[in-house]
Amino acid sequence: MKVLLINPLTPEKRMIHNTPNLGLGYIATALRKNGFSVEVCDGMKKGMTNKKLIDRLMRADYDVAGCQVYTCSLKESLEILKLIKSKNPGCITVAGGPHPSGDPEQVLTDLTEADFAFRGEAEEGLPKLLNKLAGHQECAFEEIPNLVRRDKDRILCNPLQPVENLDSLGMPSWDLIAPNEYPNAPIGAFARNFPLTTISCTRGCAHYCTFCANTRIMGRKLRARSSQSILAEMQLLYYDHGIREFQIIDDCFTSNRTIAMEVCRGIIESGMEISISFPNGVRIESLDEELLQSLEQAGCYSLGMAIETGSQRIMDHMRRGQTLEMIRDQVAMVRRACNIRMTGFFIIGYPEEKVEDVLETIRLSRSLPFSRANFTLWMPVPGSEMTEKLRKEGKLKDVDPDRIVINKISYVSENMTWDQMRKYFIKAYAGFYLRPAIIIGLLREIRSFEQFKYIMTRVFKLFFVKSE
Ligand code: B12
Ligand code: SF4
Repeated sequence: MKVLLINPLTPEKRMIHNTPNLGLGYIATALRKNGFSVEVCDGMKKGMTNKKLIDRLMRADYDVAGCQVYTCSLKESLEILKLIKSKNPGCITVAGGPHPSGDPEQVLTDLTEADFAFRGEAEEGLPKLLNKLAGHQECAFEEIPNLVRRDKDRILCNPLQPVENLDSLGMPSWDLIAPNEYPNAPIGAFARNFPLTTISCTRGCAHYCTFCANTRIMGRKLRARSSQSILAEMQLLYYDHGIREFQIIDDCFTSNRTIAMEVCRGIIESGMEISISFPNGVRIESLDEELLQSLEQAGCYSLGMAIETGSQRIMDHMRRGQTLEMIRDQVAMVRRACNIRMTGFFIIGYPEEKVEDVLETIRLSRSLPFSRANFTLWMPVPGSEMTEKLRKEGKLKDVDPDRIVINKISYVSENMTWDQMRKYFIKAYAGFYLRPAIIIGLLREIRSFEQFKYIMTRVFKLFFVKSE
């Protein structure tokens, strides 16, 4: 059986950050281990256009098409699945990724042309499903981890079942998601070294933040690969693909201190000269001086710090389990312990927020010794506790899935207006970045004209493109 894995993206929606698609890479490995042949068609790759993607689909030489679905690509996914079914009616179509994971009960109703879907990880379930359909293996649908399927007029979702042993997955099929096939557009504008790739070392998170749906994908238990497996992958990427910077995309890498320390030691002993960054915010209480110094020695120069809000009331509502005092103390500790540059991550427009809370967030962002700040407009991502609550209250009927992206307003809370959201979003960025020390720091880090152009594009998109 030949499987085509797709991440649909129209050129108009081309994202600012483009990095190798680890999800499709891992699924490809699992399928290959089971004897399936696999191709990856990722809309994020260099030079990829919608036309090229459609041309590829038109060849119809595949038996199975797996489509990665983000909420913002729900419409494109449906179009692509329709096209596949019209050209290749016998093809088995499967949807997976963040959107089906957040909304498993609804996804097959929205994606009428998908035969099956998966919630969460699909490395175990997808090969099992295809082996069953191909008649290679007998098993009941109920035994297929994370499967979502139709049964007459019902949608049946198997329970979320995270993979127990991450080492058993092996590595993503790097030949199919080769870092050099992606543009130099890392997460966060300022990478230090190229070529660069993302890498995943742990999965899952044990916390309960109300705005987040990540645990609907990877579950509520933090699982880690062994340090040996992580180091072997880094070495392969370093020597075979020439990678010089790793962006660790885990939600909670530093929360497993043992593995984090082992990985740092392994990198230092290996002699690899690499830089490392954490483009997602880490849990701030997971950091201590010894760990930070080891990270720095291993090559870490940039750490995202998940702060989220400057209002204790909102922080409690978000169930972060943190206090502003603890945040100030930990940030000061990081500053003392190492020279790793810090980026603060904040949310603006959380449904319970009032203007005073947003102003507190803006004040906090400026008062902490951050070199960068990232303000994300709150998004009703399917599967988060807050989204589910608003949905039950009937308040999300008008949300356009296309707008579930980081810098578009997709939902306006009852305590604020659309104009206020826009105004405070810009005020937050301007208030943080338009300070001489920050500007000089940023200018010092621009290493090429290409990077300068890329940063200017981001600034333009942020401030000048109307989001309505
Ligand atoms: C790294 C990352 C990125 C990277 C790389 C994305 C990529 N295409 O791989 C970049 C920076 C490019 C990115 C961009 C965006 N991202 Co992002 N990203 C992440 C992050 C931090 C990790 C994803 C990851 O690589 N995980 C590791 C791999 C192994 O897991 P995975 O991708 O989930 O894949 C597994 C399963 O989902 C499933 N699966 C995945 N694909 C498929 C396909 C099939 C057919 C099947 C059966 C199964 C399946 O099996 C995989 C293996 O177990 C997550 C947060 C998180 N914790 O998940 C957010 C996250 C996925 N991103 C999110 C968002 C919103 C975006 C953007 C819209 C942001 C923006 N620009 O406005 C864009 C959309 C890009 C796109 N359409 O591809 C949301 C998605 C919410 C949603 N419901 O849509 C998340 C959950 C974060 C959040 N804020 O809630 N992102
Ligand atoms: S925001 Fe981070 S810490 Fe909170 S639940 Fe999501 S992944 Fe976990």
